[in-house]
Amino acid sequence: MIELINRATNFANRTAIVSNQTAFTYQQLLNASAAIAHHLLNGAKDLAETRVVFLVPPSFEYVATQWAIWRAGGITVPLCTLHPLPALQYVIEDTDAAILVVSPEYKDLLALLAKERKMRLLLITDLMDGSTSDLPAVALDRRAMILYTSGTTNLPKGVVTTHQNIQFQIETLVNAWEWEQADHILNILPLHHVHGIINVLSCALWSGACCEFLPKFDATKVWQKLSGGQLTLFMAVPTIYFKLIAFWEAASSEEKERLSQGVKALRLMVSGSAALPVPVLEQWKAISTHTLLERYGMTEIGMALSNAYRTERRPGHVGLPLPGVQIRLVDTDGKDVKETGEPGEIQIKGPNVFKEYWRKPKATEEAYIDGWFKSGDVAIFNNGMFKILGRDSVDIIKSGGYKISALEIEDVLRRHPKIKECAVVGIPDKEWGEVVAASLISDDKNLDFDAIKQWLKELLPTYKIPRKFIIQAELPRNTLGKVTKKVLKAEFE
Ligand code: MLC
Ligand code: AMP
Repeated sequence: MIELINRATNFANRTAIVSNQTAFTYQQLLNASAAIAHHLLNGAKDLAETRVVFLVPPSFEYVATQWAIWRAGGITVPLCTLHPLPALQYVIEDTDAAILVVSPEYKDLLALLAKERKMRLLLITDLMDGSTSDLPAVALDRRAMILYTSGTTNLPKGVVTTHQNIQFQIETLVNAWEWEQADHILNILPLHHVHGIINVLSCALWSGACCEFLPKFDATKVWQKLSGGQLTLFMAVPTIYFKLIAFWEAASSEEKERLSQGVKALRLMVSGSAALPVPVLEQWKAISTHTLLERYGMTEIGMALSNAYRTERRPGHVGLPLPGVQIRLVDTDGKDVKETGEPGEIQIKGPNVFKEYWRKPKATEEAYIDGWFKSGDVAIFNNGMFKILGRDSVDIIKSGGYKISALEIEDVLRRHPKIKECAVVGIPDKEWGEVVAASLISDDKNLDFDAIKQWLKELLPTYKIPRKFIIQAELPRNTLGKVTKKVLKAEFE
């Protein structure tokens, strides 16, 4: 039973979604998703965990497709609208998807691939026609969603969550942050990651609230909305707050006053997906009066730690476990160090934790120890609250809130005919958290970095493309021949 969708009948006439300046009620969402589900089923009784990939920008149509796949018993696999074809192809092949739903603008991009793989390619605009059919009963323990996340391997892994996982992830946040029907949130985050899908969209719809979409982040438009008097909630990554501060700082003094007055009306502003620098928190407070609520999460676990909605929000800290989520800190000897104040890896247990990496039983097994999920993030328990110190792997980069694998970028760079060897690292950056930087070994000492970037654009999404390059005679290595990335980072800094 998909409670998120069942609950919608309680709010039938309320506005669920605003997209392209048009408001859609919960009843319209139920009707549209029923029709799409009918077409997905195509006479079958149950999609029985068929993977349905969909490439639809954040909009009413995106949500109707997501709900339809769930209602028909399928697994949602949202594709990223910014990804070039090879990245989309990887997800389509890895999930072994049978159905592809697209907005008309993406049809040509994917038509050949769909034909080659004998997939059903459906245009979202053809599916919302009022048809209905009997929909299957979907048990809570069935697989619901696969999201791709970069890790310490060169290729992204599919993170599988069940309906039960998703329901728990939503409910714990709805309770902790006191979501209610009257809420109205703006979503400017991509809808192929948990931040946008769970924390913003699904929490809003669970609560009978309104989720308004902007197709992508735009500081002018976001400030317009933030100061417009309708929004009650806003959630974003630190880079977005950085950009909103820059916009405010460039405004005239009257405009600054107007924006600051307007944004005060919200009841809650949240930051997450990457460390929120204390100066950003402080500047935002001076501008808006809001102390950003920082929380910590991960694709595999949804949200795990959060500062309090009503009591203390401590700068530089991520608060305490959300209700129902268990956290321990374990040092390299396997000792629980939460109470000693020593650094340890955050390990997580609870109904929020994902089911498996898609078709990767070994990776799934290795992700746990004694039933605890190993996050790879290092934290301390400081004066009653968790504080993230960093990650245990130099190969994971967080830029603009996106997780990026250095190994994946190195693999791609090595395919370039002029690059003999390379190493990729993340360099600290005020705006992006980290920026991707690459050291290249090449016989061409005048290698054109802009041409390399252009070449990469065909293969990788923009946020994975290195912003800084150096050419080195050789990469720094330790006595075992392994690249010493800490030394390399210092070369850039
Ligand atoms: C883009 N640019 C970058 C960049 N990304 N430069 C450096 N580093 C990056 N990572 C550059 C572009 O090349 C371009 O430059 C300019 O910035 C604008 O590009 P854009 O694509 O239009 O960027 P923009 O839309 O402004 O994107 C910024 C952003 C985006 C912050 C809105 O990165 C974003 O949506 N991030 C959120 C990701 C997210 O949802 N993560 C959650 C993962 S889940 P030029 O020179 O061409 O102008 C998770 C779990 C949890 O982490 O806890 O939530
Ligand atoms: P993802 O794999 O994209 O879901 O990203 C999850 C990762 O984002 C976590 O493992 C952390 O490294 C990072 N992260 C999320 N929230 C925070 C936060 N508040 N502070 C620091 N890092 C965070």
